[in-house]
Amino acid sequence: MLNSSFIRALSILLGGITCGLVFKMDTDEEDDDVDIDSDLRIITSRSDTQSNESIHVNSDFYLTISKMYMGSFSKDILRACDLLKVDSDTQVLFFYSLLQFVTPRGSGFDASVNSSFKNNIIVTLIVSSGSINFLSSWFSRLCDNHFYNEVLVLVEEKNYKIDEGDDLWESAFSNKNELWWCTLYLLQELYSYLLFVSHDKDLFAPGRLDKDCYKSFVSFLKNFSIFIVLGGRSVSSSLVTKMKNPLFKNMLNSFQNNGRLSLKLLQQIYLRDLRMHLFDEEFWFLDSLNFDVNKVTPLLKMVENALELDLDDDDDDDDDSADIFSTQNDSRMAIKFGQHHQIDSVLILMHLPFMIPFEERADVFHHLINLDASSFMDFNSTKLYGLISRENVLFDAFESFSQATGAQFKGPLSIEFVNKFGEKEAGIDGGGLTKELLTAVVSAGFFNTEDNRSQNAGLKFFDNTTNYELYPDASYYLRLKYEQKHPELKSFPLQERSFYLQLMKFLGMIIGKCLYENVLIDVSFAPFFLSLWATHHSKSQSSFLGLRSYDTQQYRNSFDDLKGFDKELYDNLTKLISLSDEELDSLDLNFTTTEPIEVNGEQKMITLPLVPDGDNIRVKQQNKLQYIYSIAKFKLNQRIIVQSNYFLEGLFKVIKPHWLSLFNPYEIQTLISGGEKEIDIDDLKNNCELGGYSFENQTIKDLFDILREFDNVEKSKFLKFTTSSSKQPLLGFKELTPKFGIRWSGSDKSRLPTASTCVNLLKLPNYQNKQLLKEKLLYSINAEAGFDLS
Ligand SMILES: *[C@@H]1O[C@H](CO)[C@@H](O)[C@H](O)[C@H]1NC(C)=O
Ligand SMILES: *[C@@H]1O[C@H](CO)[C@@H](O)[C@H](O)[C@H]1NC(C)=O
Ligand SMILES: *[C@@H]1O[C@H](CO)[C@@H](O)[C@H](O)[C@H]1NC(C)=O
Ligand SMILES: *[C@@H]1O[C@H](CO)[C@@H](O)[C@H](O)[C@H]1NC(C)=O
Ligand SMILES: *[C@@H]1O[C@H](CO)[C@@H](O)[C@H](O)[C@H]1NC(C)=O
Ligand SMILES: *[C@@H]1O[C@H](CO)[C@@H](O)[C@H](O)[C@H]1NC(C)=O
Ligand SMILES: *[C@@H]1O[C@H](CO)[C@@H](O)[C@H](O)[C@H]1NC(C)=O
Ligand SMILES: *[C@@H]1O[C@H](CO)[C@@H](O)[C@H](O)[C@H]1NC(C)=O
Ligand SMILES: *[C@@H]1O[C@H](CO)[C@@H](O)[C@H](O)[C@H]1NC(C)=O
Ligand SMILES: CC(=O)N[C@H]1CO[C@H](CO)[C@@H](O)[C@@H]1O
Repeated sequence: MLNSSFIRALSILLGGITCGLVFKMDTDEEDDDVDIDSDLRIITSRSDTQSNESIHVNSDFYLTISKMYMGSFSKDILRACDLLKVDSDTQVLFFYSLLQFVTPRGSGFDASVNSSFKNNIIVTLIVSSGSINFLSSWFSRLCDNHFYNEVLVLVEEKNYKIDEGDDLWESAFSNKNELWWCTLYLLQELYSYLLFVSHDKDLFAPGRLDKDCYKSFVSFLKNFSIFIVLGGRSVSSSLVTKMKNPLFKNMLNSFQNNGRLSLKLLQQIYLRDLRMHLFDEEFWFLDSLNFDVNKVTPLLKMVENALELDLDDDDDDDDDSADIFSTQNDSRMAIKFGQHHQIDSVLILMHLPFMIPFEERADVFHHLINLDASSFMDFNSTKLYGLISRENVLFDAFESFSQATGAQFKGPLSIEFVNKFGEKEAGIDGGGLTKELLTAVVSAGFFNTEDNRSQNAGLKFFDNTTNYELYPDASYYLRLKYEQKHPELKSFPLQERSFYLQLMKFLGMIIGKCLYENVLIDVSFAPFFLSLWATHHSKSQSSFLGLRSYDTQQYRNSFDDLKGFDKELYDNLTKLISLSDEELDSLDLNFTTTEPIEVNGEQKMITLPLVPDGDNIRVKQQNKLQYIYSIAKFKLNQRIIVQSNYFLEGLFKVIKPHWLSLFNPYEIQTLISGGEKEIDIDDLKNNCELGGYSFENQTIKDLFDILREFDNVEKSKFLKFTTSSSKQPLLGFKELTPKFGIRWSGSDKSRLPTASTCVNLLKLPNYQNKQLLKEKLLYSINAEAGFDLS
């Protein structure tokens, strides 16, 4: 039954369904003698006339199709390809159709397609042991193409401008290219998966592309992505005419699917390259943009507003064919705004942010916040008020502020603290109390460790990795699963669940406010968690350029994220890769995971399937990559996703999601906690305000001399002591608000230096003796004397 023409028939059939045509399958007549070829002729002629007749397919047929994705079917196909010497065009068409069919957009299934269908196929292709090496065979097809080679030089030569009617469009959509687009699609899907499951050493393992091919592929992807982003608005009218042709329409679909994938894949490759350094930094930058923060930011904001308006009146999402042309409107919009020479910068910023240096993007980020703050500044509005007791910081703050709208919470807050004796503490001027509140809530909400858990009614919101980086605690998810298994125990009442999630959301608002106010905090989040912040595109951003959001939420961490998450687990899984059949068998693994969980004060274990019916799926040689993928997905995504989404909802009340998608996870961490660079004492001095001293006074001179002599750890401690953050602001101390200050605090040489971290103030007695000053200062910064509100 498996012969070349069957495979071809199947592909076209699947392809037809993918394109939205639905065919009747009379299941009773299904028999091996069916003349597929003549059926095919009918099918293809139908699609030529763009018939939109819908013909019914019953559920049995879906079942039949879904079998092709499970078990050994795709292996059989591979074997058949091998034996029958199926030509490579047919192979491409077949696997392309197979994948397209289970990709949400073109899916023949309902929206909830099983991602495992797709993964099965991809894994089969990657680990195929037959004589066909798909990666390299498809890669040579890819290179052997006019468009591929044009794209490699295009951008540079044309100075990133692709003109209307450019031949490039013609060669992109030349009649010969249909299968080429399919090939590109396949390679991209395979590499996207490979990057997920293989660690750095494995990337160039035998059977994969070697380093040179990989680099050529990445260069192509980079240039192609630029073409997608900047070129989309110069579609010629002859192209629009071509649109009418169904063949062309297919290619356009491929083009857009490929564009989406490229941007995603390139991002993955870029993140990987931050570690691997196969390309130098310049490779990723696009310098010829003439990037100008002051012009770009308002333009970005205008585009943003226009898109938000657009989305309100246009919510029907299904008109694919117009996608690419909608970008024309974006550039018209820019021309309307009279700054079209900066629109390139805006487009790149939105879609390929890593092509612009981090410092410039950080600058844009702060500009955006300032613009935002000035847009709703209303001096008359009443400030939100909060009465916060030191003993109960988190819940009091939650009580006072969690119901605030984003705009209210972004505005100034009015806060009073009550100490443990119930007395109101003296206030401080200069907005210092907001900083005080933020740092206090952060320490209560994020660092409730085993010793002080009673603090927040026993609730734990964040856990840490083996690298001491924070991510949402998994217990919410696990307790929910436990509750579902044992509803009679009523171990996790609805009320408790919703309270917990609201608190998660509030913690998100707090981090948002920290970013908004540029209050640096000493919290390190795990990169895999941060990558959620950055890829959680708003609807408006992903529909920009017609990049619909079907998989923006389905972000992927790489296998290497597990290393930072849990080194032991990572090592265990790495070993798995090299095990023989027997060794793997003796481990007796199935697609489940067992997690510890506390139920009504008791420690229990709960075993959960990683995929539907995972209990009964053994881990074997051919599915071990999927097992690793499933574990990583469970640990890094599934069990924290609900909590994360609430956290993000809170965060996004204050910080717009697309402001964050300008950054990679490490950069977001820098925005939160400050730059990793060595603390620059001269910069501190240049941005320092003195009270009761002048820079000529001996004590001040001594102080800065001592600071310069300090090692990095001591400098950090000094900063922590005076500002509550151990790192300096990303763009220097000029960003610290309020400004760093030193105030004279008398001439009693026996006193210690003290600090008011919430106003970044050091109170320094006039020692007039360097040695004494150094001793006293070291004593203070090592004691971390805490808050002093006097
Ligand atoms: C085909 O599409 C047209 C316009 O989109 C519609 O008027 C017509 O009813 C459709 N025909 C069928 C059989 O659905
Ligand atoms: C996903 O695949 C599993 C295993 O084949 C199946 O039981 C389940 O119904 C599928 N889910 C969907 C949404 O198709
Ligand atoms: C496109 O790729 C080629 C080949 O790697 C490279 O020389 C060229 O600089 C790239 N263009 C851009 C804009 O990076
Ligand atoms: C461009 O925008 C105008 C309204 O501003 C709209 O009427 C038109 O359909 C849009 N064109 C495309 C191709 O989206
Ligand atoms: C704001 O307050 C000023 C003086 O208190 C008053 O004149 C003005 O009308 C107020 N504006 C609004 C929008 O309430
Ligand atoms: C909880 O304990 C940790 C370390 O033991 C400490 O850093 C943190 O400040 C404590 N949090 C509160 C709110 O006391
Ligand atoms: C790693 O494997 C060892 C030995 O099989 C096992 O004892 C340990 O629990 C595993 N650790 C993790 C985190 O899975
Ligand atoms: C799957 O593995 C779990 C954990 O090791 C075990 O409890 C369970 O019995 C296994 N399932 C089957 C069907 O063997
Ligand atoms: C600082 O120096 C100024 C002038 O040099 C002097 O007038 C002032 O008294 C000094 N202040 C202290 C606290 O030493
Ligand atoms: C803040 C936090 O959750 N800290 C924990 C990090 O992990 C260690 C070891 O698992 C715990 O002891 C800490 O309490």
